[in-house]
Amino acid sequence: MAYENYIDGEWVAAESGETATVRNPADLDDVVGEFPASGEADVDAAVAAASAAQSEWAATPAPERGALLRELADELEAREDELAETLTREEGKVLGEAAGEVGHAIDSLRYYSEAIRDFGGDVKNASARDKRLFTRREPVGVVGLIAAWNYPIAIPVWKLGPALAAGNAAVFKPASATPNVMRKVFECIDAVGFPDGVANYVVGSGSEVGSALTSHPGVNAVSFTGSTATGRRVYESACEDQKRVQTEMGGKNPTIVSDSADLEDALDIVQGGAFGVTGQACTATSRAIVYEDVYDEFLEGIVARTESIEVGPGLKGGEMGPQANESELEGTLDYVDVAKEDGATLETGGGRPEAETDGYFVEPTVFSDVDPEMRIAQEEVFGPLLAVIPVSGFEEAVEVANGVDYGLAASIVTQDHSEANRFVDESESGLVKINEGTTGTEVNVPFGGIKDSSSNTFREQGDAGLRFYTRLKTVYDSY
Ligand code: TXE
Repeated sequence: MAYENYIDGEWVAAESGETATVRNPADLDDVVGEFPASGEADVDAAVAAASAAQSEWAATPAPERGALLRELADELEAREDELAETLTREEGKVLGEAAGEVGHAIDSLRYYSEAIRDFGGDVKNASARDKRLFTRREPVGVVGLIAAWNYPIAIPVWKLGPALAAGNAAVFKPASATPNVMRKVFECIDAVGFPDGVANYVVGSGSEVGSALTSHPGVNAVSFTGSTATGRRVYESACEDQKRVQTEMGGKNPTIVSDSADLEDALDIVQGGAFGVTGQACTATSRAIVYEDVYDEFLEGIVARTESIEVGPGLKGGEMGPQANESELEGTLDYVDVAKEDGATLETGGGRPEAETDGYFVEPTVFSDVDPEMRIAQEEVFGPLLAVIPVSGFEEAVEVANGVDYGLAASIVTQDHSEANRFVDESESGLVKINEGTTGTEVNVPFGGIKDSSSNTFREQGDAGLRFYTRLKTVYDSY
């Protein structure tokens, strides 16, 4: 099937007529479809459509905009099984994970459909009689949204939802590897009847379409999710003409296992955080920092759990799917070699499963006796590779946890109340979780990192998400 962009309420091919093939990472013979290989001309058309539609959309009462988002959530819910299968077929995560992600997207739309009612501004007390002071929140205008492949519906929707709710018009570019599930979201946008030009979908490479968006003079703000290296380029490009920009990037997320931890809890938490979505989450647990008193029993337990994971296609009952593309698979295997060269001990995994040769499958992998300065303890692998690091106690655990350039999510498994709260105080991260895994977010609270995990400007999700897509006007009204 050859699919098209959605610009100004119409499905259109890329101006070049060029297309790119998307395949199922669990079965490379399975072609998902041909998608537009768009370029600057297509971005220009989408930005022009958005610019033309934006002021009328902004003038639409916020509850009316919210009502359309609610209808969109209903449309997605009516197709949620199809959307989950579509997601698994292009990204590779297993069906349960895909269904959870579709649910998050639906919840996010419903949250913003209501939250926008109260997000109009604030009334202040004036310094004189017969005078009012207040602020109004207004949309920033036309926004460029660029997403990574690993949450191909949740991340785009947690950008699109607040952007549209706040009265902006949007041009969205999916990751080239995973355009299909969002294509169906735009089918639903079309079915619900958003005004033409308010939401646009342009498929193409980051270097062509992504960079055209971040540098386009008609785009007022850019929201990016992806790797730190790319995020830095996006940030620089967007700042050239003072666009508002937020970037959410990589992570090297730790879970500390205290000697007061419930062992089964700790094993559940680390297994889920490290190998869920095949370790391909910015919030994935890539480091288990374990007190030496419980190190041996934790290591024995996590190795047994890891070896019990059924690796296989997500559409055929696999518990852990493939990596999303060849370069991610090669990257993980390279880090296995690096870890061995650095002297870490391979406890399990490290290779490709014999049974699964049609896709980008890799064994879930655990390295022990990892030194905090080793590359697998410092660099983002973005695959199912867990580094287990022994420490003497709380102080050393926090020092190791903070001893990386990233600062996205961090968690601690402990029954010790003061340890838990001291970790909240001392963790250098945007998210801190007690007795929970590092992955997973709720729609109504801010999401984002510090240090190299984020542009450290705005957060996403919750009312923080609306703050990014609105600007403030202060009104002095004497009467
Ligand atoms: O990223 P890439 P990927 C991170 C995760 C990992 C990465 C994986 O940690 O590092 O994302 O996703 C487009 N100008 N997060 O491989 O390659 C590109 O087409 C403009 C963090 O997709 O950086 C794609 O659409 N755009 C996150 C997007 O940028 C450009 C949560 C990302 O591509 C471009 C999830 C350019 N020059 C994953 N070059 C978090 N922290 O929230 C590429 N792109």
